[in-house]
Amino acid sequence: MFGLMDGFLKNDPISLQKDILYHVEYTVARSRFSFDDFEAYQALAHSVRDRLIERSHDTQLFFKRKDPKRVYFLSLEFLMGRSLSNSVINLGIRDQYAEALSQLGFEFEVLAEQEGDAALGNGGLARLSACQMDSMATLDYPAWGYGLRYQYGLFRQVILDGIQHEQPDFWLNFGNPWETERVHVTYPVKFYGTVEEEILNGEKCNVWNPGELVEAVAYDNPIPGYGTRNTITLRLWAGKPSDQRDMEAFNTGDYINALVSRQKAENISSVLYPDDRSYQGKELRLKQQYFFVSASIQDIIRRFKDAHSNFDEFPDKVALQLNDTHPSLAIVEVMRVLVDEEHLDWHKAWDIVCKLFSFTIHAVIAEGLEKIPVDLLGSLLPRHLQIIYDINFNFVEELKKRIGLDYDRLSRMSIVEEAAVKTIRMANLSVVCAHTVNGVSTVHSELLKTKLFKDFYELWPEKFQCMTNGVTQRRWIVVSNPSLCALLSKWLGTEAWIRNVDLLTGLREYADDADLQQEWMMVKKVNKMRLAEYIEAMSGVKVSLDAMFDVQTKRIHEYKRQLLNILGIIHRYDCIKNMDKSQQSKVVPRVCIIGGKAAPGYEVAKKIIKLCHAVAEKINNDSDVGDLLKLVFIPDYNVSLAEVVIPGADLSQHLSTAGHEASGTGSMKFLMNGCLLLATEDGSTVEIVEEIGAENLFLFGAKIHEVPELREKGPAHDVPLQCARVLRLIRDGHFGFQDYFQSLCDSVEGEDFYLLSSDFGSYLEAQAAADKAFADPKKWTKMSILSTAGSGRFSSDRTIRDYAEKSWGIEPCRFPSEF
Ligand code: 26W
Repeated sequence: MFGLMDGFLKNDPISLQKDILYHVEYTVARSRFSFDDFEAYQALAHSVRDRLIERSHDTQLFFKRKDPKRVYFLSLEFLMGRSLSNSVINLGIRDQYAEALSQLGFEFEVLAEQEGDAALGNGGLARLSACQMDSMATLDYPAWGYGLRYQYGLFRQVILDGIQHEQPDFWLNFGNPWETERVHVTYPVKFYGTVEEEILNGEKCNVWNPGELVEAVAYDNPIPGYGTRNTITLRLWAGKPSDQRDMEAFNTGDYINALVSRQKAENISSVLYPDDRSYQGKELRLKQQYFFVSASIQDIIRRFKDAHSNFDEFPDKVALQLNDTHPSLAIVEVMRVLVDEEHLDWHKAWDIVCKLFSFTIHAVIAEGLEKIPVDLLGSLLPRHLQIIYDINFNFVEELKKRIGLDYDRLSRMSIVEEAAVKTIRMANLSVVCAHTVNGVSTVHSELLKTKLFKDFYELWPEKFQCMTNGVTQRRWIVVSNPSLCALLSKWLGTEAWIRNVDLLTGLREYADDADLQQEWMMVKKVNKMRLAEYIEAMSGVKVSLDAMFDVQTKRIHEYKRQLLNILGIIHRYDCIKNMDKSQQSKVVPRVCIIGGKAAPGYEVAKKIIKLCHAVAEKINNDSDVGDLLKLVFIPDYNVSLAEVVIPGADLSQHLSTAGHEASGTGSMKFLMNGCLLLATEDGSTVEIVEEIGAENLFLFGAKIHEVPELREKGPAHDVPLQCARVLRLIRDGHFGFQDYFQSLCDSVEGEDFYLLSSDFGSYLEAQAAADKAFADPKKWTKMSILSTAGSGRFSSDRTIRDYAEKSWGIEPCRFPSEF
């Protein structure tokens, strides 16, 4: 009999070829005798997807039988990037595919380049979600991801004359081979309307009569684990017109308007909000949040009810993870379902709800916290506003018993903010309800306890935890840096580090080994070549491989201080210009690379991008400088570009004003790739120092506790001469656009909120130390090896294990080979 256990699909090269050609002919509908690279990629992706689907069916069936406690990871943002290479590597069949393709006359790498990025997120938080999904699958946790299927992901950044322009990201235009639309997994989502009190079976209850109904339809994206058959699901919701409502309109004869309203429903999930700084209280954003939350909660409750009838068991079977406050309406929604629809007593329902949620916050400052205007919430979700008021009433009553009538404190802790515009503080709601409140680095978790949520920490110290972020070594080494991957496996004598990254510490004993050092340098060179080729193709700038590749890539923010980097580059340029030839011969050549997107409405960030281009224009065309200094801005930085940039970097810069970066995860990817860090003591850098030792990176700048005092000194403090000189060059128009850049200079010489001027001297010292170390290849290579060797703690595998054990209370559930 056919062995069901084995599945249908074979993974030898001939079977893979057949599958690819099958998909060319029947899925892509091209002749198997004639198809181009893109069509080959599509067919290849479909053949991989078949394998993923088989595994995800097996995984789901197994979870269903075992019925373990599951975690549902709720996030409005996922920056998945490309899926092809990651999938075949996690499935363990990359080489087989490469062979199959080469016999067909195609190169795997070339086809992989055909794939566009799935960019359903802004920055750190979103990429973190993607890394964590990979770890949840690999560590066999019974987990689901839930998110929104935006029709347009993060905007494409196009630079014209140094100015950022935003263009829509039509990522679905050529189809998405990875997703499966589940036409039967749909849920109605209600908006607007009124709440009526009704008597049901002799009991008072609240009935919400919505004014608008939209259907949410599920799109499933498989997430394969590495070295396991487990393949979990990222379920993304899209808006679809609700049939019910349309029928009414059609029946009244309003055919055109009925069709127009269909269109409106799709708008809900159409676009990702690209501002990662502020919450503007926009109705569409709130609609997106609730749409996503409502569909996910209905789905989760449906799955629970398939196997259970008593909600007392709900917290034993379900853990809900809130990725920042964006999905926090889930708290209110579960309350609403339990009380209004399942008719549980309020206190019993609240008791259950409080056991479900774990909340992670990614912001550092109070201004970054989400507040929703009461008017907006009350009109869109009238019943939810009532529930929030009730939750708050109970909370404040309880609080009064605990702390007395300290009105200042009561009003600070209240979920409802009584200000000129009355708002709901989503962070307070989440802290009140969640059983754990997580920071994303040690430093950040301390800040939460002592600043942001001080009042709450004093009330509930046991809730507060630290879950230091991590990144997945599968994508950030195995996929993006195959040469390093091979080297690591060779020197560690095993590939086991891909699942157990702590094994990387085994490198330490060879850090001085001449052979390892030689091979290590070769690997870096290969990656620098790849990056140099990209830079030349993109900008026409030829860069020397002997130069130090110095990279700062991340979203453009004042607090991340790309401006400090540019000022430092101008200083370097100025120094080189003033040297004689013999002095110049001692300069360590540099290629400075900056990349990142500015939020569309963030004028200062856009000005910084323009300054970068203006300075690059001047330096790159100055024959006095030649290869000693180059500056390139890489447009449209995204996940797949990061895969080229990070392995090719010698040095990476993480310059946030101390106390402003919650964690930072870019640094962890650079660290894994043997790139040295030049950084402030902020966010996760503090932990990186603990792992690799301060002697293996270049630290500078004010420390967190020094920042308030430096700010106190205010605008009157002295601007160091070197900094003043650089600013003068800009002000005097050495880089053109004199008027346009004045305000940037003013910000440094005026209030200097981000302390560029006061950190400038120490920044230059750290840069000089980096130059000195680079001039000694043995020393540099050793530091580089020790960076990778110490990067294990920053794997998202460790993060996810922490969450599973300390927050979610879930255990691995691994599909056995003899199931
Ligand atoms: C649309 C509004 C909005 C506002 C804030 C969208 C997204 C955000 C995020 C919270 C911004 C973000 O990505 N924060 C970063 O999260 C990373 C993962 O924990 C941290 O490493 C970064 O330090 C933090 O800035």
